[in-house]
Amino acid sequence: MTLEDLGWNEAFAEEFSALAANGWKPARLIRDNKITCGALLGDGREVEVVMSGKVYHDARTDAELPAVGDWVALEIGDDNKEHVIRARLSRQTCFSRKMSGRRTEEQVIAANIHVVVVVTDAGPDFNLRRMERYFAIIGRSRAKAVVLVNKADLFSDEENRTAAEAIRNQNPEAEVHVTSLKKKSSLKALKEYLKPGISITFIGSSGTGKSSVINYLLGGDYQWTDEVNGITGKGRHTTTARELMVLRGGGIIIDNPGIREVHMWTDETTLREQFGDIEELARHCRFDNCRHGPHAGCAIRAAMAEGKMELTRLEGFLKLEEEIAKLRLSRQKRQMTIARRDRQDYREKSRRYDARRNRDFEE
Ligand SMILES: Nc1nc2c(ncn2[C@@H]2O[C@H](COP(=O)(O)OP(=O)(O)OP(=O)(O)O)[C@@H](O)[C@H]2O)c(=O)[nH]1
Ligand SMILES: [Mg+2]
Ligand SMILES: [Zn+2]
Repeated sequence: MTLEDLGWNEAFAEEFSALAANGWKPARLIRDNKITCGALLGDGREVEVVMSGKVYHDARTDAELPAVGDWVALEIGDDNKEHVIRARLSRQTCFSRKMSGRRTEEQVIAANIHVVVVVTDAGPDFNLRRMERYFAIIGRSRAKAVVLVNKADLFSDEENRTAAEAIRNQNPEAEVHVTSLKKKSSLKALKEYLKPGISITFIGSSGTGKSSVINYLLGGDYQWTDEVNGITGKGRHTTTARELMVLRGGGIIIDNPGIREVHMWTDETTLREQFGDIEELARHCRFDNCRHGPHAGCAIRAAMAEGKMELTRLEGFLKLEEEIAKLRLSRQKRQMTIARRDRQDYREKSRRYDARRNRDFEE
């Protein structure tokens, strides 16, 4: 394996040349284990790496932290020492979730991606509004959009055709294929995208067949999915972590866990856009901190009683609010961690200063 097989190119090499003098090595991040990351080196070696305090510290938002697909400069540790990410190279493309508004709410799905494949079906997963949002974030990433209307074996030709047509109408630049893993149909078209150094990522709801398609492309037993679980309706080997894989014949694939719709667009602007009517009603609740439960004084509940508001809509609203609250909390935690590091750095510095002063004094 060479760096080029992993997606390395001249622009990365040029940026890296200034860092190489430190003895650091280029590596691509392939897995995020929360505390550590998996990284691939040019010789094909896979290593576990940690972020240096500086890299962590210099990132103003989570989106700026090294993510799967990023190229980094690694300080290779000796026998017992950790391999440390000393710098992240600029992203040539960045595929992230964020519809509008605040930069802090951006979440990187994968960096340095050329093609994003959305996997859906002509049946229960089909949703043009969601597709529109996928197209919006793919467009921003500058990657090419490909859509698979998968599981074609489960639906009529007519249904598959109609679904594919609707998607093509929505985005004439997207390549749309009707596919079936079961019948192994139209999958050859996908192989077109697999070229050395080209990075492809797969997104879509859970259970649409992303990992199955990837398995097929990998041509082996790298990953696997199982029969559909009767209770959850999902393959039992639902993907839990993002992972980058390099194909022997050329091409780089990143599998993603299924994206829950609510997770995709958790920014407050979108929340307000989507639930303007509920927000308006909420202004008339008796208490400012109304939880909109089934009690007197809640304007939303009153509207529901009059048949002007559906329960499912309120539930959707509450769920999104909860997601946003969680996001805020994790951001706060991050800020606290940074503050703690600041204090640690400060203590460390003053300790060193004291030590030096004492030494000077003794001398
Ligand atoms: N009938 C039919 N079933 C399929 C097809 N493609 C995938 N499946 C099945 O759908 C189920 C889910 O497939 P996965 O590949 O695990 O789906 P996924 O998109 O990776 O799901 P997550 O990892 O949860 O996001 C599995 O049981 C597959 O065997 C297809 O073309 N036809
Ligand atoms: Mg999967
Ligand atoms: Zn209320």
